[in-house]
Amino acid sequence: MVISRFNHLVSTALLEGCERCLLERGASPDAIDVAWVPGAFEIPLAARALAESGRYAAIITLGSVIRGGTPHFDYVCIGVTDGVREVMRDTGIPVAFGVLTTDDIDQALARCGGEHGHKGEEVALAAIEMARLCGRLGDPPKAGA
Ligand code: INI
Repeated sequence: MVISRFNHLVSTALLEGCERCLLERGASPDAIDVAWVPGAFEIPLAARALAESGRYAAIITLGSVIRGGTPHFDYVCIGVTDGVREVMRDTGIPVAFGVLTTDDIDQALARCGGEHGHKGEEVALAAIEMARLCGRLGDPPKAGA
């Protein structure tokens, strides 16, 4: 997992639900590593390092970007979404996107086990499903083989 320290209350709630869900579904605690980064903007760099290490069947990204009064929100959102998509495209390792982008902290908390479900659990399930699928699909055959 790669998780952003920014909006720490939200991050820890996402992490708790995500980790619980992975463990309930049989993941070994030893198989889960957590890399903290300062903010969502730094998530793609750490996700790429983990994906390229070859040690993980899937990467899970967690964090929250909360709208303020300036366009900063939009740039951080674009940076993290584009970056995460590029890591998945370039490495072929599934990267689950668990970065909330909300207008305020209440909207974020409502998605960490509140009335709008739990994004941490949702991305854990997505990561498990994609890791299994990619394991089944394997490397694509070479042209002409
Ligand atoms: N990072 C977040 O993860 N969430 C935010 O809401 C946020 N806001 O609002 O600014 C945020 N900014 C920091 C950014 O991700 C980088 O860490 C920073 O710009 C240093 O590169």
